[in-house]
Amino acid sequence: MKISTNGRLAVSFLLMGATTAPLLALVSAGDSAVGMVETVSPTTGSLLAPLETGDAPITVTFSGAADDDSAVGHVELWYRKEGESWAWSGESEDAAAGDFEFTPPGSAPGFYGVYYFDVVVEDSVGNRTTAPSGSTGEGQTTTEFFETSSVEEWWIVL
Ligand SMILES: [Ca+2]
Repeated sequence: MKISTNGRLAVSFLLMGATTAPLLALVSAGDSAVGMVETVSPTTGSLLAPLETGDAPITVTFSGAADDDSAVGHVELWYRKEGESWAWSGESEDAAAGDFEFTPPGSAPGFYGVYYFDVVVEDSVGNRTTAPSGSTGEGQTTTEFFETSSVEEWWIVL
């Protein structure tokens, strides 16, 4: 019986001299109490990426993730390429602050463009912040990933 895992409820029952019905009520309450964990999502903190870069991976710095009642479990980097939908980058860090190394998916020249970034934070008991979704929204920070091999040779034939 779950009441054995919650001595306070068992003692309360004995002091009250309750009959079977209250006992069942207490056991029921005990079950709820034992199974209950905090359900408050963490806060996401802030995210910073370079305004523009031609180098990959792109370093995206996160900080300030927090959870009042538990602890930050991990922070996930989510991204959306302009014109596409939000997706998890595959990057996850078991810390409240640090760096992600984001490699734009695909290959040149298709992977060049504007990337929006956001985070999803999960606390140590599994509460998560809302993941971005759909093909709109600019997240917390934006990077334009551009082609750097733009050195071209021009031949002038006279
Ligand atoms: Ca929490």
